[in-house]
Amino acid sequence: MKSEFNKPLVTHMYTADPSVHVFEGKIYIYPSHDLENDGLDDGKGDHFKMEDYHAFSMDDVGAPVVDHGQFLHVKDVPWATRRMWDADAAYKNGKYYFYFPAQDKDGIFRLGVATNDKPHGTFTPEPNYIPNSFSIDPAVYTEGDTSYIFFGGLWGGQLEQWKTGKHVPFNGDTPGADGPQGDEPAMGPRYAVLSDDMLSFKTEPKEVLILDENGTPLKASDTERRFFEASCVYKYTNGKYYLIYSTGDTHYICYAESDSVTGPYTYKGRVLEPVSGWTNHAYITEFKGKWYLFYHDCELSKGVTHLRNLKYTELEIATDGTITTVKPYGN
Ligand code: FUB
Repeated sequence: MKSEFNKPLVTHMYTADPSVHVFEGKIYIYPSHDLENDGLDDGKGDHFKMEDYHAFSMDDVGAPVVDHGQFLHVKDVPWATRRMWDADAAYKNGKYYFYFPAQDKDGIFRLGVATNDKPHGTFTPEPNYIPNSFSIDPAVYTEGDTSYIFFGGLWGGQLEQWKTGKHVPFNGDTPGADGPQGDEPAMGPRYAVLSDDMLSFKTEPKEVLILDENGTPLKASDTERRFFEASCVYKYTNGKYYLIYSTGDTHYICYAESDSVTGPYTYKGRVLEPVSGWTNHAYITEFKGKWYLFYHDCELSKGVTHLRNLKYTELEIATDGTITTVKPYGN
C-alpha cells in the first residue's frame, strides 16, 4: 500500500464529499469545504455550514495536491442562500460544468449549475436553479452524448419532502418521519437526463430502484443497505454499471450493480466501512488503468463530524466487479 493512501489529502482547510475526474490528463477533485461553526447536530444538517468551493488537482497518484483556489461562492449565486454541500463537475462540448446544491430563500434545497472553459478558475453560475431540481448530492455520469444527473439525500437532504413528486414541507422534530417506514420500500436516489446544453433537465426526475437478491426493492427498515445520500455511478470494465451510495445513519458506503445506467440496481455489498465522524461519502474513479476510492473522515479535527478531510486509497475490484471492502483503519 502506498504511503499517501488513507492519509488526509488536503490539510490547510477542511474538505469533504469528494467528486473526482480526470480532466486534461490530471486528477481533479471538487470537494465540499467544511467551515467551523456552532450549528446544532440535529439530523437536519444545521452544522454543515458550507458556502464555497475550491478545485484541487494532482498530476498523478501521489503527486502534490494543488489548491486552485475558490471558484464559486454562495454570494455569487443569485438564488442560493446557504449550505453548498456535495457537488460534482462534468465536461462536455469543450466546457466544464459544476453542479451544486444549496438552499434557496425558503430553505428548500435546489441544484444549481455553473460553467467555465477550464476545469478550475472562476465558474459562472446560472442565475436560477435548475427547474424541477431538488434535494442534494448531484453526481453526473456521461456516456456518449447523454449525461445523467443523479441526486437526493434523506433527512437534512429533504428527499422525503418530494416523495409525491411535489414539495411537501416537513416541520417535525424526528428526521425521516415523513419518509417511508418499516416494510415500505426505501426511497432511492433520483436521476434525470440533462439537456444537450447541460443546463436543465431534459426528463422529469425518476427514482433509481435498488433491489435485494430476490428482486424486491430494499425496505425502509433495511438501514444497513438502503440508500440515504451520496449516490454516484461508474461503469466498470465488465460493461456493468455500479451505483455507490451512503447508508447515512448506519454509516456504510454500499454498491449495487445494473446492466442499465438508470437501473434497477441490485445490491452487491459494501465498499467502505464506517469512518470517524457521522457522514460517510465516497467517489470511485479510474486513473491510468487503476481504480481509486476517494472518501473523507474526521482525522484532522479529531472526530468533529462537520470538519472533515479527504483521503483516498487504491481499490481492489475483481473482473466481475466485486469490490474488496475497504477497512479504513485496518482490520
Ligand atoms: O456535506 C454535507 C452532507 O454530508 C453531504 O451533502 C452528504 O452527502 C454528507 O456527506
